[in-house]
Amino acid sequence: MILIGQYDSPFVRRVAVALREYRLPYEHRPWSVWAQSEEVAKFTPLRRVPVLVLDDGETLVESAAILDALDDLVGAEPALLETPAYPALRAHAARCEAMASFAAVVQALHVDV
Ligand SMILES: N[C@@H](CCC(=O)N[C@@H](CS)C(=O)NCC(=O)O)C(=O)O
Repeated sequence: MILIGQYDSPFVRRVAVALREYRLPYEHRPWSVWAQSEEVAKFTPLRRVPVLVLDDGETLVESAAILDALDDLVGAEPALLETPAYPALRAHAARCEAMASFAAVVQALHVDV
């Protein structure tokens, strides 16, 4: 597998953490979406990271979707969220994660909501 994106991105980091937790070997392409935009565009027209290229060449985008795919890949036992046995838990975790990401952005921008 190939993980595209720099570790200064929290979205790239969460995928890297999952790959390491699952002990899935991967190559890292620390491409900037700005400086290496054309390289990134070869894998996703969104020019956004993370991108995970699977061994069969399939290209995954969106960190939550990538984590879902990794959970499916490793199976229920080691999966961070025990899937597919607990779809409700998975949905709850996705909601918490979305709220946490939003809260982090609000905090970073110092705005009141
Ligand atoms: N919802 C996306 C967010 C990814 C994201 O915003 N990545 C940033 C880097 S931290 C990026 O590629 N920004 C460039 C752009 O959106 O044009 C995910 O979870 O993967």
